[in-house]
Amino acid sequence: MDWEADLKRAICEGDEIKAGEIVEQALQEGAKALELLEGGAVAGIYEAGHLWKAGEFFLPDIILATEAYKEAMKGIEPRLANEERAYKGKVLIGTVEGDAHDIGKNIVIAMLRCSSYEVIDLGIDVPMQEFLDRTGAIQPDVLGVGAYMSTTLPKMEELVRSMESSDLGRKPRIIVGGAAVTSDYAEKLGAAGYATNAAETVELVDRLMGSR
Ligand code: B12
Repeated sequence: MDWEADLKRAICEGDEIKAGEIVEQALQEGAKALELLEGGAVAGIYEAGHLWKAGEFFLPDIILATEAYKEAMKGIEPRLANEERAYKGKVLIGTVEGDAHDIGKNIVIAMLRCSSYEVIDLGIDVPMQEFLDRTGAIQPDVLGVGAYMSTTLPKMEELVRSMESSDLGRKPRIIVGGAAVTSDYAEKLGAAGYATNAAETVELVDRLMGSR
């Protein structure tokens, strides 16, 4: 059985029930959660995104694919978490205001958590003031900000500028990501780091924690 290919197909086709069943069966038969995540669940969402771009998929298809992805993650995510908890650092993360995309952010969170980071998720469509207030209260080592559309990118810049001028005590290192962000943009913002995927994000946070 090629679990990863089957899961990728079920997600892309928006078959929520099948996606959940494949994950349960694959895990029972010894498949690795991380491989199901990368080769199956994420691959399925990327494929749906390509088909949307090519004009073969419409918004309802993407919504169904997203639902199937979430169903698969219910089985995958708990198995990714490693049980030992000696945290390497604290990460606060959220999606900028006006932006409801969170699949990528949630993968980043899952990978950081299984790499022994304590992660506090602010969710989607997070107003700037909430980012500031929660940063002040939680004092994270790293603040992750995601933006997934060109239309919500300006919110990221506003947030970084407000962080610079606010009085939050110990300031977190700000890392940015999401499909709308490029390394040039991150550099222009003056962010401490940028990563294109979840594994790179873990490496980036490890590096930043090492230099604190
Ligand atoms: C799934 C999806 C949706 C789902 C979102 C479900 C959800 N819960 O997230 C739904 C259907 C709700 C949706 C809605 C819309 N969407 Co949409 N969506 C997508 C789609 C197909 C895939 C996004 C995705 O999940 N990719 C897979 C993940 C794994 O990749 P990722 O997000 O890039 O994340 C990785 C990295 O970027 C990085 N990363 C992610 N976050 C972070 C954070 C940090 C700090 C770091 C360091 C790294 C990092 O690691 C991740 C893992 O590898 C994209 C197409 C695309 N090619 O991206 C469009 C896309 C983003 N959407 C788009 C649009 C236009 C919309 C809508 C406006 C459509 C509409 N007409 O209503 C709405 C907007 C809703 C809103 N207010 O936000 C456009 C944006 C265009 C633009 N202006 O830039 C895109 C690009 C499609 C397109 N080609 O037109 N969408």
